[in-house]
Amino acid sequence: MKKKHAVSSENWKPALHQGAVFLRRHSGFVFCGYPDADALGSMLSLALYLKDLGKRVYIVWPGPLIGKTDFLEDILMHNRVPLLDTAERVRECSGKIDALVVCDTANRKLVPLFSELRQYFLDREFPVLEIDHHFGTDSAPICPNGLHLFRQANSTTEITAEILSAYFETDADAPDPFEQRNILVSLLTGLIADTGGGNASIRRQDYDFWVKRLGDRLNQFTRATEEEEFPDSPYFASPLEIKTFLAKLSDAEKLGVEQLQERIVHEGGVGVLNLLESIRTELVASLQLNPAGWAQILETMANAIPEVAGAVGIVFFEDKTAEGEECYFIKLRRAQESLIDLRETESDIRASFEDGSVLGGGGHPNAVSYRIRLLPEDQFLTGIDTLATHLRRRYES
Ligand SMILES: [Mn+2]
Repeated sequence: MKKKHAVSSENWKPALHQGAVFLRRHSGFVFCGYPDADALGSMLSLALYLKDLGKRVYIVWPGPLIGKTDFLEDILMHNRVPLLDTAERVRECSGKIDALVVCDTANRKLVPLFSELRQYFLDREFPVLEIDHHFGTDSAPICPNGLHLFRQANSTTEITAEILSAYFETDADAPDPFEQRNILVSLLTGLIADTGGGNASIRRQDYDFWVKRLGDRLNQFTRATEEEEFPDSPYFASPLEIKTFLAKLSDAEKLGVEQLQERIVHEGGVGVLNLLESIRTELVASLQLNPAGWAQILETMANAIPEVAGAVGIVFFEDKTAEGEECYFIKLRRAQESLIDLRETESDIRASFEDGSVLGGGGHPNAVSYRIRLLPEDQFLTGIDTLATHLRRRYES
């Protein structure tokens, strides 16, 4: 498979220009991508802008977003962006669109309803624009012949903001995208969610630049208008409010985090937290957590483990593949001060589990995740021990 490559810095500006031309030239768009806050923030901000320009937009969205970022779905609903959540809906809209846009997705295995998208659009050679910041491991372009806006960015919304900027700058009749609160909130949410509120940004300068640029506008348009005009909840006035909202824990979630802190096992800079079914069930029952509460605890712990351990944190739990099969999911994150590149751990993962067990994975220098085929639990846990040993060797200073 063809690997994903970043556009070189000297070609970046022309690529952004081509991205803007792509959006201008077409009149009906389907957006798709792996369902998380950065992907939805990217799809939503582009969709809202294009809708404003009188173009047709559809978003492939299996939903729901579990966790605090679910307000993005409220924005989606309030603004009547049509959702495609079944094969039938994808087929129905195929006559009304002339371009496909893929956001924030490492490879085609992670795209919801991919076989339908392939059948109706890719196999028919629809023009495709891909926007992404995932490289390494099993990342590959979803459409090798498409227009690729790939860059080592903090988030895909950061690239999306650049495309919107390019569109506005090259078209005298186009409205300013950064005058729409919902576009600003969508872009900022993707950036803040993907970087743990900036703590895990891979390009600090870019993070600061966009938080300031988009944040100043958000602040400006919040003051100038009345809160009641915007039913989309919650009502944010600044990037800091978004960051605080995303990180805030309820009392039950705080208790859960405290209990799990004690379960982190760490040695030689590497911390491990087991969140397999038995542990999850017990905690969820004792604290009466809903899925959003659990997701909030999981995210908080994923960030806490490497800080407690010093270099790297490993957390694992049961999950499902894009095809709906049960599997194990392993998340690795690095400590904020650490400069290691976690993408180099792929060989450690492969050395820790039997051939064929690793279903795929990848990510960024500061965060990677892998899916592992369902094995007997003791075998899987032995693999985790081996992985921790490899990581200690690799990162022991
Ligand atoms: Mn992302």
